[in-house]
Amino acid sequence: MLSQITSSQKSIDLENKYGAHNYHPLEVVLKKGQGVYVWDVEGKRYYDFLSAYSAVNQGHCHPKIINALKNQAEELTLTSRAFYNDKLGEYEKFICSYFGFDKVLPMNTGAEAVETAIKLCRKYAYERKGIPEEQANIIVCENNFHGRTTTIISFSNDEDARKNFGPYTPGFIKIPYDNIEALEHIIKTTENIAGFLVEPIQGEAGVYVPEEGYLAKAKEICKENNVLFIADEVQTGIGRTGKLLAVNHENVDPDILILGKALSGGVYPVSAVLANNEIMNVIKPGQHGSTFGGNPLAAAVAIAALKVIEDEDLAQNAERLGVIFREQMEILKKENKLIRLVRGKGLLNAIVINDTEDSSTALELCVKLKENGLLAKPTHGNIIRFAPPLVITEDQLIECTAIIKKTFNEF
Ligand code: IF1
Repeated sequence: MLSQITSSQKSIDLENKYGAHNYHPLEVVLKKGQGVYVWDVEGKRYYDFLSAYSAVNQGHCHPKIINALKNQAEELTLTSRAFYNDKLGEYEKFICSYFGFDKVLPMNTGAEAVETAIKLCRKYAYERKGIPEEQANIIVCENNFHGRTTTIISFSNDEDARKNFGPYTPGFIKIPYDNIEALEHIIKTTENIAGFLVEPIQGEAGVYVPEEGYLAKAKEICKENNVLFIADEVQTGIGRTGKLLAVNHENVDPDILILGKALSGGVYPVSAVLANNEIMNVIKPGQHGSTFGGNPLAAAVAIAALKVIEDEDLAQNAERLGVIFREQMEILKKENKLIRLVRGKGLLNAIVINDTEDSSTALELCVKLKENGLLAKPTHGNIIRFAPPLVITEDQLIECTAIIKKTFNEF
């Protein structure tokens, strides 16, 4: 046992010594994952209620996705886009018909896909809408999270994410989230608005679900004013909220759709920007790209990952089990004063802890949850996010709600 404990500490020490300190992980060292479970180096099993921030919707190491990875890895991994490869076109056709768009631009990480959408939106504004050069504005929301590049953090209002990384990229106007009047007002009173970039549910802000109808109304206002509606579904997309896309709950068709994370089931960094020809055709050779974007390994993995979502009805499972999860948490809320609020959609849920925003209660609860075999992480403002892989069964979910209840009641 002693040597095993040392092995966990050894990994932590190595990261601390040789890795930049840009994260503050929970003290658990994982070495294996399968479905809803992960195991630490001591062999202890946990339910994963983070799912790598919703990247592992299909469950850890899904055999069909891993098989696609293995098969393609032995055939061809990277050509760059200087040449064609025999997988990319097949993937592009597949993902376009899957989400109902004319074209896709393949990238790797979520932040890159957001950057791509911003560039696309600006170029469209100059070349099709006649916005004067350098004048395009994109509306974003307060408390957004869209990634970590210098441009993206320029319009963040999280001081940690932003401070001392300037000078910042101009061209973004921040309005309150979930506020239709604010959107309408800014569009009516400001010149040269090119697009509205929005998360259908704000993840980092603590799984903040907007008022029903907000997204549909926002899309309508954008359409009336020739403003591109850009949905960042990097975290909410691909079954997580109980529909294929979170915008599907309100039958909204974004002009530009941004995907990442679960597009590969957490197997490989794969992201994508989808749009119709009118918009996507403004990008010409040499104007955007990436060495790895659209590589055959990514293409094979993404096709397999999207097929799993459909074949295993994972969006429907998320919808059904999400209702049960929130019901169970509401029951707990009645008997336990630690819970102020339960919210979420599908299997993207959060519990707001009844304490000051800067107290460490959420973190301490997560440490206790870990001891009881369930991994979750606090987000800003004393909130715990609960987002298991969508392959979780009802029995497993009930077992997990029992762990959460026990942990909260013992706290
Ligand atoms: C980290 C949060 C989740 C995203 C949306 C783009 C990206 C993300 C809506 C960028 C990334 C992450 C990254 C992760 C923490 C995380 C997160 F807590 F910060 F908000 F998921 F909830 N758009 N989200 O949520 O994608 O470049 O990372 O692939 O460690 O920073 P990426």
